[in-house]
Amino acid sequence: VITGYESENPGEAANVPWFPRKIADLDTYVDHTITYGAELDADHPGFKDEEYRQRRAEIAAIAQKFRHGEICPRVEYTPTETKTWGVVYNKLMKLYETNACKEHRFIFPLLVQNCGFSENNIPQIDDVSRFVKECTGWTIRPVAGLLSSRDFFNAFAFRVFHNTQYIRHHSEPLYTPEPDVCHEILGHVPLYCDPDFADFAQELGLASLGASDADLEKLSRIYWYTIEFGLLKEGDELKAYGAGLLSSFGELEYCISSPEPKRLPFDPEICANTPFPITKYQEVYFIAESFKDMKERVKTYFEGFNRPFQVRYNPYTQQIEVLDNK
Ligand code: HBI
Ligand code: FE
Repeated sequence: VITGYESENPGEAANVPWFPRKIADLDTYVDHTITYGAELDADHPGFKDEEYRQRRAEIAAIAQKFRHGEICPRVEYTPTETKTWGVVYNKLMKLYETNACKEHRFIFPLLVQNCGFSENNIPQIDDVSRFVKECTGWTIRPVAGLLSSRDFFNAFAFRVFHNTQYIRHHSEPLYTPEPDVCHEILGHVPLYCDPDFADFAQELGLASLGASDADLEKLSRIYWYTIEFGLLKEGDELKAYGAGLLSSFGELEYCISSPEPKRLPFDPEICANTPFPITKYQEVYFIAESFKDMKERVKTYFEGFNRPFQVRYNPYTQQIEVLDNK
């Protein structure tokens, strides 16, 4: 076993991409974001709103200053931001009863009680992270914008989820071209409180450490069709567990009720080879039997990746242990 304190990365000889070995290594990502978080594309609803761009830069700066072990600073959200949150919150709440999976429905009231979830309060990362940690050991870090898939998934190996803190532009409360605090807090956070889902997500992270670009592409697709857009079978009904569904009113309805999209049983191999559209509703959804079943399936599938070593996460030292295959 090679512990995190060995200086060399065992796979270096096999030109394995760098990966974090101890949880504080995740600090290297703070200036790795692809979108700085304040540069908006021309088609972004806030592109022409100087005040909004200024606000995005202020909030991005919090994530850039954050370091492991610190308390994430609270954001004093403005009345406009809180109002935008409330519109999204109230709209989605109506659909959760019928379209959200039982795990999401079970944990949501506990988030209301413990983390201040309500229509007129945007929950704070520090409060949410403390609660999620008590549930499954996952913690939340602030991030200024999009990370590369590699960086984003590598953090999963340490049970760390990167959360954006900014909110979409008030002109289009039901649309966001990028993950924002509504997507993270309403879509992702509740599921990270579920032990089986938490185990499944960490498997993706462990498989991503030092993965080849080709394998990382496959992993991104599995992630997309599960953690972002996955469906679960509940009796003879279908329910959503993907964050991209649980944070989008339109698609949360469409994914279950529309006859249009294909709906296939979850299969890691098929997901890994199915490209996905980013800015429109999915054309295919994959239905999982359970998070436990998904974890076993992907574990087997990842054994087929061509990585010249195995990894293990040591929760006591919060380090990755590398076991070479020899
Ligand atoms: N980065 N900050 C952030 N948030 C995400 O949700 C995210 C990301 N990078 C990549 C990613 N999501 C994946 O959706 C894609 O790699 C598939
Ligand atoms: Fe997401």
